[in-house]
Amino acid sequence: TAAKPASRGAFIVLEGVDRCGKTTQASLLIKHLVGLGLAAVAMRFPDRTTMVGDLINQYLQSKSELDDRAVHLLFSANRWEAAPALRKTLIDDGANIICDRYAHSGVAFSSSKPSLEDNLDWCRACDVGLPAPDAIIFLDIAQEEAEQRGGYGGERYEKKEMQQRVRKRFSQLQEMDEKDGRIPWFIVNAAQTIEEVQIEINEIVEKTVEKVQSEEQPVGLLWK
Ligand code: Z5A
Repeated sequence: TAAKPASRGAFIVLEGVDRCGKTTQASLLIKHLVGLGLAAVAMRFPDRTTMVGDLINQYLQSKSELDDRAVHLLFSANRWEAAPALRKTLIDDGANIICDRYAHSGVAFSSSKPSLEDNLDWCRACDVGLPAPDAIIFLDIAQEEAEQRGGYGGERYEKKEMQQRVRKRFSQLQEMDEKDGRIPWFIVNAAQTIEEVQIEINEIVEKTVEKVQSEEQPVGLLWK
């Protein structure tokens, strides 16, 4: 059997609206951490490679129609099915996870739909108890600037009004987490150059990794 790592890995989540640069920054961050000699694993949600993820993919591409609550549960199930591997990576392997979207996207997007706008608590409830991030890095960009990065793609939520509502919901979720005091948010101005954004993210993540290693806290339970 492999020796148990000296400390668990840090769970870092990148969040933001469409086109904020999460995917670009996630891969740069993995390279940076590996360059520092730290184990780093990339994850992303939705994970379209699973059976649940395939249903989500069909929905996002408008190849199927689903009730708003049903698809919210699928996005949540897609995280729950990954949770054992996520824990194993953090605890048994001691590797850091860089995750492109997670539960906050789930709540922000679903609760931006008219049918669920008064159901924030229900939306959050589905993800209560998942592994909690050690840091949320929110890549903040104004809608007008994000739009200049090319026209929206054809997926279901890639529309201006939806993205504006989502951005407001993210702020609300940030306030709720800050009040609760367990999951720290870091807001990074994503309208800067790729390199400038990267420098800020590297600093936040290096500090978070150090904190996780020195404090020896177990992986938290989300919103519990
Ligand atoms: N969703 C949900 O409803 N419920 C859930 O529980 C979850 C998600 C988890 C698909 O997500 C949809 O699912 C998403 C939320 C919803 N709907 N929307 N919108 P996804 O993560 O698969 O797809 P995405 O959000 O559309 O991500 P993306 O297209 O991969 O965007 P990104 O990662 O933020 O950006 P990027 O690919 O890194 O960059 C976009 C472009 O900008 C690209 O050409 C880059 O080269 C360029 N770029 C990046 N950074 C810069 C800077 N700094 N300057 C200039 N240009 C830049």
